[in-house]
Amino acid sequence: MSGKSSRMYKVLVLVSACVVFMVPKAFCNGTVTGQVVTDLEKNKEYVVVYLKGVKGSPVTRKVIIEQHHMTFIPKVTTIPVGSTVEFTNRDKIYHNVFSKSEAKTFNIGTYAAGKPKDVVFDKPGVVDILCNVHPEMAAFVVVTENNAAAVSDKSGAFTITNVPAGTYEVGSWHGKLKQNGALTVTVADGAVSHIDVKLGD
Ligand SMILES: [Cu+2]
Repeated sequence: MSGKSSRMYKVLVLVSACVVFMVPKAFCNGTVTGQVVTDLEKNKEYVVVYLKGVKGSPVTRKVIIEQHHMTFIPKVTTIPVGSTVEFTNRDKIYHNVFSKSEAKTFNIGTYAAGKPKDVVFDKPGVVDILCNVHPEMAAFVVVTENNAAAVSDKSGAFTITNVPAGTYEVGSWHGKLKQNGALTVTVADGAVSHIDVKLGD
């Protein structure tokens, strides 16, 4: 099964389970699937799409950003505010991680493999992540106000799960491109809404 159809299958199974069985409400919220639309194929990946004004406290999580083969993996991460990133060096050489962004200014210093370091992202915004040993290394952490956010894959597809019913404004972030105009989406319990996010210069 391809990535896309397996993802679609999972969404369908979840939606069917909500309709047929009395599963807890949190699992029966809606899903937003979408597609990033741009002129260039290479710009479809690493777009963060998020919904504004979703009620409820964000559920924080811990994610890992690796430094491997002289790159940050993944290049783009989105997390709800208050979440933690564990920076892990998987190279034999030393790396550093720092940011001067307004949403998070930090510097964990130069560190070796086997000594991961945690950073808590406590303010919404875009954080540029750099390594002062290797100027070509760069990553981005997009810190959102709620859990309704996702990063697009190579084909430009994304899925935002567990969205409470309602109508929301859609925001997006791409390193270079901007979203073309305002976009809203209406989400219903147990249903899947589809949106196209168009990006331009
Ligand atoms: Cu480095």
